[in-house]
Amino acid sequence: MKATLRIVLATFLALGVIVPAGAQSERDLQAVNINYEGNNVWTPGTYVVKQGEKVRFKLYNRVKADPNVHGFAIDEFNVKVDVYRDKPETVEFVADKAGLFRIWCHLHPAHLPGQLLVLEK
Ligand SMILES: [Cu+2]
Repeated sequence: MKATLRIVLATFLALGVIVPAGAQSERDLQAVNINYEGNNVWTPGTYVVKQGEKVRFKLYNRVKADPNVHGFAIDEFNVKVDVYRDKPETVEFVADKAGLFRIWCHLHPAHLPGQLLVLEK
């Protein structure tokens, strides 16, 4: 019985299921800018994280038509990145506020916006 418990605990630790108290959890996300039926959009369109998480977005611009740069901006977290075609960018921030936030292209505001949902802690 005890050995079984130890094996289960070791498995959880190996999988990283148990996070030490006080450790900040991290969230790795990817966003790809594409043109879909004539609309430029970051996909997926909606991202969900937890308040307090360190969020890391890897950003790819896969739009084949010019212009060769699109923006990835989330105003409330001071995120504003220019992403050039075939030149991935990474942006990090701490999601310290809960709520629903707009993700948009600050270079071409007509593009379809996405959203970031930060769940309350
Ligand atoms: Cu754009």
